[in-house]
Amino acid sequence: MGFDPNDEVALAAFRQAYASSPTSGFVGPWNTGTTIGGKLDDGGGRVRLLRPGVMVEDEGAEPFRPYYIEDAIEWNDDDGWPAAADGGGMALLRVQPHDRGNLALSWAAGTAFGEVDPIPSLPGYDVWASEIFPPGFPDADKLAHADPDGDRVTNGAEYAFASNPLEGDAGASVPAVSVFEDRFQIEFRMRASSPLRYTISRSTNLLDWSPIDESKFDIVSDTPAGEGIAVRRTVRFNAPLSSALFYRIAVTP
Ligand SMILES: [Ca+2]
Ligand SMILES: [Ca+2]
Repeated sequence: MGFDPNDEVALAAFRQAYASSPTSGFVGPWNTGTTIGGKLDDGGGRVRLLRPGVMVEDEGAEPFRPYYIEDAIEWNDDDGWPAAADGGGMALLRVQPHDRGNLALSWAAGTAFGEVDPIPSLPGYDVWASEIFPPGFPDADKLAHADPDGDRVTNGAEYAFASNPLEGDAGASVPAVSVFEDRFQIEFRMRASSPLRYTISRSTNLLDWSPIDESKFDIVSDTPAGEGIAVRRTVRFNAPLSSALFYRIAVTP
């Protein structure tokens, strides 16, 4: 919080402004490294959540309590961070509570303590969701950012990579990497007969990503998988292996 939660007047005013907030578990005031408390910056900043450890009392030394980093975020108003939270009144919310760190994609704009702003779903998602989830399935669990089977693959990704949103089968949607002679290969699942586009990007630092032009790799094979709903594609890069790189696959309409 931006103030000391032991300040009862400030806490009461906060609870009145944000009626849907939790009633306990407040920590504050936050310390951004340069300022203590107050408003966080729409343009970017950094906050770490520290967990207190057990008091250390060594003889002859001043007792102290160690603190461990539980989570840290360094946010921005660019580079894929949700634009609606850049001074537009929205808050930054985790898409999944178990996500960690500053990956922009793991944050969404939404109302404070409320629902995340619905993420635009991919073409065909709504039809897929209406067919795959059984009658009476909670609406909130059908959303593209939900993960009702708890396998850390959102429904949107289960759709795009043709895995099962009702079964912990994360392995099916994880791309596999291999080396053929001195060429690097990536094998990944795609949804069969769909208009989705699968783009491979590369990065040296997991922060800056650039799409790889299709002329830079060959599609070696497209093999039917998942009883016809998926295609397993293998691509082989034209350049020989060099230094360490990170790759990711983005799915867009
Ligand atoms: Ca899932
Ligand atoms: Ca799944």
